[in-house]
Amino acid sequence: MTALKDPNSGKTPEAERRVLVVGLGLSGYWTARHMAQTGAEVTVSESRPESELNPDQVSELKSAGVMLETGEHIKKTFLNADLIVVSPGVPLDILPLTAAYERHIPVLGEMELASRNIHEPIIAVTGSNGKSTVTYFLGEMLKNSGLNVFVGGNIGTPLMAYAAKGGGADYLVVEVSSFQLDTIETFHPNISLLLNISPDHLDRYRDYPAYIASKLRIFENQGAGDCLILNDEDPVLSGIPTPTGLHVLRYGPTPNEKRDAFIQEGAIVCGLEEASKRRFSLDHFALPGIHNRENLMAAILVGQALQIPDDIIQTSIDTFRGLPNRLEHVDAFHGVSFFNDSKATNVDAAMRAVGSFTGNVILIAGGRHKGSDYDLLVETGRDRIKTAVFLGEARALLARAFNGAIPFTFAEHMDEAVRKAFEMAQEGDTVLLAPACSSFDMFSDYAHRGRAFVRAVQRLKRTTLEQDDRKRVEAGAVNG
Ligand code: UMA
Ligand code: ADP
Repeated sequence: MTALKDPNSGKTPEAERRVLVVGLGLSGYWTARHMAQTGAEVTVSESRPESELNPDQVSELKSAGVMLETGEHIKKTFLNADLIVVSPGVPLDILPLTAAYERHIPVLGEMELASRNIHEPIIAVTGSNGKSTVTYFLGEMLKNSGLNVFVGGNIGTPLMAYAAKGGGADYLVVEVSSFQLDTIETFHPNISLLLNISPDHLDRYRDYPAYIASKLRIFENQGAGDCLILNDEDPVLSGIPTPTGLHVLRYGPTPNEKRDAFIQEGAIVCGLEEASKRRFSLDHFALPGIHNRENLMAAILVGQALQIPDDIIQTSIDTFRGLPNRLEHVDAFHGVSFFNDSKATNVDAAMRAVGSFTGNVILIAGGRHKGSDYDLLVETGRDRIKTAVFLGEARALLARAFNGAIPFTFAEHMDEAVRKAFEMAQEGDTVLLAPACSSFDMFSDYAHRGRAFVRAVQRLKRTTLEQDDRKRVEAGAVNG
């Protein structure tokens, strides 16, 4: 396997005296814990009251000497810090942070700070959609080849958790969000993957170009000896300028002389040079949709760059079952299938989900609006979506976009949405939860929303099958 150079070596861990950690979620907890261990004087500033925080984490941090300010952010504390470490969920334009920027107090993200303490090669995955799927697949493929891998970042375990535990992996596969990229300075992956860009998080960015600029930062510190893997079919990415010396690998669904991976005759054809071209069969690839084949191409190119044996790559493709809440088949009854794509939290993902089915789709959508344009969903869905059921805060906006083009109705909660969708479905139809919105208006996160959908389907199935039994008994009584 290729020995990658170590771009993160030679950095000195931050040892600022007064460190302020903003936000006490997972990133804040691991950052505060780690910085306290390094001997820094650590304060955590968290907008929620202490009663809403994880009591075990609070007491552990207090015992480690960390000071806690909860319930509000106090500007003075920010201005007294030598270094501020922000959690990705904290908007960078909150007043105390802008005041700190004005005073030139360094403000870094958790991922940036963690990467300064990491000397193992980093494979970083970003894009608007498909990050977790690709990150997880890469982790599996590297593990299948016998490597010791850390899989983390935006997918769940903060990079700081790895740094705090002292490292030890052969490779790190890190999912990176735009929020995390907004606060990098020196973060330097050996291999970066840019899967796609479509409008998302427009409630946090000034405009779409600002969001795109954030995503492109994934390779800003890369150079000669590093590798960037990008989706050549993506309208934004295919034309972006890339640094000289950076090894750029491109993929897309159809063959093209620029592309290092493409799809041909049921296989992914991939090879860094003509002589070493390889074919990876898709016969046993379980994930639906062209988008998942795109994801796979990106991941296979990593496999090739790391010289992972072909048979290991093929086994990884054949055995991968995807992640829950991403076009997950839940059940089928009365000839109607139910799919949970709760993680389709933006319009592009919802469009891809709708496009993955050949028959009629009854779409359940809605949630917290993120500034996206639902007209695009109407355009792609016009021929596929038979009818839609809208939930949550964004329902009026969705209704405005669908009005006159695709029939729709409203529901107050998930059980009602699933029941109404089923009532409108016929044999052969698919009921699809692909909300195109975030979940935070009604649920704690997308996984919670996905569980609510699965439970609603299970309840509906139980009552439907009970009704079927009753009808059979009644019919038997009549006939008998
Ligand atoms: N908070 C403040 N002040 C504010 C805003 C928030 O104090 O002005 C506090 C909140 O009350 C909360 C804490 O900050 O206690 C939350 O911080 P956080 O949202 O950054 O939470 P973490 O647990 O650290 O999770 C973050 C990522 N969250 C976000 O980017 C919103 C997680 O991604 C990630 O898994 C984790 O770090 C580890 O890297 C989640 C996510 O939704 C899954 N990501 C977005 C996405 O995928 O679309 C980008
Ligand atoms: P992310 O971590 O970027 O949110 P996930 O792998 O969790 O990505 O998938 C999020 C949503 O995007 C799911 O609805 C999934 O079906 C969809 N999706 C996955 N890959 C792609 C892709 N390449 N393009 C568009 N949508 C995708």
